[in-house]
Amino acid sequence: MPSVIPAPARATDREAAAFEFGATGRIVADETARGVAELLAADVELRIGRRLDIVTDDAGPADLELRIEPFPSASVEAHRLQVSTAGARLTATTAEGLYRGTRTILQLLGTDGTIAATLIEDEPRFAYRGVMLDVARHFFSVDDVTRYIEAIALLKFNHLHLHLTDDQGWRLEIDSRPELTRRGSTTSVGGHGGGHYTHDDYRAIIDFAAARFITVVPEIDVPGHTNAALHSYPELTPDGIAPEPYEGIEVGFSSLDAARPETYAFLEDVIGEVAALTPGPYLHLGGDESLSTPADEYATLIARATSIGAATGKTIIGWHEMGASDALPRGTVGQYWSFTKPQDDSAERTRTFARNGGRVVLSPADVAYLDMRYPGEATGPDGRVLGLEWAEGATSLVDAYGWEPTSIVDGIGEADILGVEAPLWTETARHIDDVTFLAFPRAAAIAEIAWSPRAVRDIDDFTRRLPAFTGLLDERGVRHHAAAAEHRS
Ligand code: TNX
Repeated sequence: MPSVIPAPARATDREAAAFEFGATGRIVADETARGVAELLAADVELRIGRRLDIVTDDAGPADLELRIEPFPSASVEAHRLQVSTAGARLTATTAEGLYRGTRTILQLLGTDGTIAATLIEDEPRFAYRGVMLDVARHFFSVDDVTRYIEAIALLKFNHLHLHLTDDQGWRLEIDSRPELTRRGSTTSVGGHGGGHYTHDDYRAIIDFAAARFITVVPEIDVPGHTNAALHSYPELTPDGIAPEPYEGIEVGFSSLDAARPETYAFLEDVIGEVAALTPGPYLHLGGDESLSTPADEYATLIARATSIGAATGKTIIGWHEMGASDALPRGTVGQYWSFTKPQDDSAERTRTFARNGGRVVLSPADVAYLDMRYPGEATGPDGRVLGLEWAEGATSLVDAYGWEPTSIVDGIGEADILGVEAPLWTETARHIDDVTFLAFPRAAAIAEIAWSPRAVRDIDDFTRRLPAFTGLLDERGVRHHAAAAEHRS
């Protein structure tokens, strides 16, 4: 297996013969692959210190040829990479497939500019491979988020779920509801100040992600996790009195009020505007941990919020608690966040989505939550211990790698699974270095579970391949944990 994460579906043995990148100084690319070629040229320059020209004609030899060609695969991300002593040829049916293939090239490319001869035919197991970043508990700037996107793109992730609202802060400007950011965005966990994205900021994130074929999934969490909204619009509370801003880490104390007409006007405004700002197909409406919402109100609020969301044309996603509702729009996607052994009624809640024509994204908290503490040396870049422990204690790289999506929820098999997502809640992560320290390398384990065929997964081989990926992080100044050592020792 070549040193690529996630492991390719099919790869021939690498041969001793190698191609030296930069030999011809050229990348030949179809016009439709121009953007992909430019991103690759910048990455190659970072690695070997040489800028390759991008040309559209194919006269003469090239270091790399990028071609869109018919390819026998159902996936738009499928690609084929052939490296010989004469050069490298990457083909795919779409620019997206080519881009994914360039992430393979980068991991194979030595700092000496060589790539060993190989043939890789690759495509993903699951269509949805995501990470979530909680920008509500702590706020992260556009630069921080684009840095994170760059790193996850190396692992062929294709969705970035942004948790934009919570008790501690509202992070997206809403024109029809200006107080949300004026009053609701200035706080964070622990009093580290706030922040929010303007529409332009949000578009900048979306565009940066889209250039890397990553879809942004915005989450507006209702009816719980709404203290910042209630603080901004006191008309949403039963007594009309604004609650104090909240900077702690408790959950489950805030709720929208199903009896108030103001609630539905608010949902219409916010959901309509977020949907209009978002080009991607999904809108996440939360629904988790609404512990202070009476069950009948929860049912009403979820039915209304999801129907408003569906009317915008988006596919709704909700945390598995939403499966308590029997009125979800058909095809609503459920996101499972209980443990690898389902707790309470989480399995039954999750099956609701499949029965309703929807699929499931798996994020089992004891293995896929990137905000859980690492075992042993768990102090982040500034010397603080990072991460929480509530999901069965610390999560090692081996834990993050050692689970199988079809073995989590009875009755939810391969065809019901849209994909896998690794959330990162940021109660303890103040700085983007804290985020990347918690994320990497465990996100690499999740990427392999989401992309690679089950049969090629192997923890020893994974940790052998890992340095090729962490080397790219180091080259980009992205902080990460030395978690592979714990497996070897
Ligand atoms: C649970 S998992 C939450 C979040 C917290 C997280 C901390 C889920 C849907 N909700 O509100 O931030 O635990 O790990």
